[in-house]
Amino acid sequence: MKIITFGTFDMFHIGHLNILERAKELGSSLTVGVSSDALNFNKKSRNPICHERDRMRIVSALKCVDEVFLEESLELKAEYITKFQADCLVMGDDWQGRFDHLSELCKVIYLPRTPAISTTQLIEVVKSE
Ligand code: C2G
Repeated sequence: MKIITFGTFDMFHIGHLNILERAKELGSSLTVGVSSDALNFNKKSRNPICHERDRMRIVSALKCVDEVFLEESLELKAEYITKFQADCLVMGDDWQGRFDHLSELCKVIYLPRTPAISTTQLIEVVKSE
């Protein structure tokens, strides 16, 4: 089964690694859409700390990841699922229910987030040092 997932993966941390490893365990290959800097700016009204090219390189270097592409819009998930012939979409449960409509195209699974870690929290910790 071919798995697809999406994320910004800014300031890559253990929560990111956990979800990618768990996603890969559900299938035979893992394709990851890394959100572009522009998409991230629209979503969070700030630029990511790490450039999209670097975030893509980090995710590509992981053993559990087979294929990486740049996610240019949140609205293009159906197109990406079709293009990469994914059988299953995996997302963290902060997105619970948001992609249920895609179950017409492929299986949709939400995995529990790793508690107590996020990019936002890391930024706050660094700022307060
Ligand atoms: N995640 C997790 N545990 C954390 C933090 C993140 O499991 N403690 C998961 C998220 O649920 C998501 C993935 O890691 O599935 C990537 O998280 P982000 O980089 O925060 O991605 P996001 O900004 O939610 O972008 O099209 C969807 C977006 O691209 C997702």
